[in-house]
Amino acid sequence: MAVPDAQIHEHATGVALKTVEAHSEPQDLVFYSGWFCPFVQRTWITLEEKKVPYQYKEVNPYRKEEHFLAINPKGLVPAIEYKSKALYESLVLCEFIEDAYPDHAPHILPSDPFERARARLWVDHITKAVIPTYFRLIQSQEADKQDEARNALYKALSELSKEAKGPWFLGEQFSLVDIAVAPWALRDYIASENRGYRREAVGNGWKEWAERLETRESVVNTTSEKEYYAEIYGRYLRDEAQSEAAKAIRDGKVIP
Ligand code: GSH
Repeated sequence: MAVPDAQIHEHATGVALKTVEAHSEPQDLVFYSGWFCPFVQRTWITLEEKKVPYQYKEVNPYRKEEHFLAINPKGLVPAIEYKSKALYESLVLCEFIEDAYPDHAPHILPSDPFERARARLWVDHITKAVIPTYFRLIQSQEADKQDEARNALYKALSELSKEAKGPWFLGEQFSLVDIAVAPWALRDYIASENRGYRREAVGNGWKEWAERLETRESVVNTTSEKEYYAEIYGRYLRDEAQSEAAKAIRDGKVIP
């Protein structure tokens, strides 16, 4: 059976397309991306922040093509090949880029071991509390389930924002915590326009932080034109999306 999600627009648009075009030459690091994907965007932001040389390759992960399954057996973007060796998982890739290019500033994790671990704790909070509730909110069809998910998202974002020092999570250092949440700050307008979510209702400075995140250069440079996201998120809003994440949310399971 044809997977509807496999029909998405073939490539990035707008500012993101310019970034793609600037990264067409072969490099040690090949970045397998899906222009629309929030998980991809974390890795892409990291590459752009640190000005790491990379070659961009667009993949439609819903097609599960053989060549891509050989790189990531899970069939999910993002993935990379580094000197012909494959790796995947957005946060693993962000940390790999940090470790493999130690001379490239800015550093996305603090040097102090305690602060480093604490940053990872809040990244984990984003993975376990923010992202699943975001998807639950946009996929829920009944008003009571939407109310529950919206409140859970407010709580998760509020707890995170309470710990943010400003202007970024760790203070002056733009870090993995900012990178981990930025793609969802950028996409929360979908919940505002369709699910009664309001940034102001989160409190603890989330609105201001989210505004800083969505206007950061690396975030802007990895963002396509808004209209092209509408078709993809329309399927989530109707709870018709067939992505692994959408299916997991529907079945009450952990997002892969
Ligand atoms: N945990 C993974 C990560 O952080 O890299 C999630 C990646 C992910 O779900 N990517 C989506 C994908 O490749 C695109 S946004 N989906 C293909 C599918 O669901 O079949």
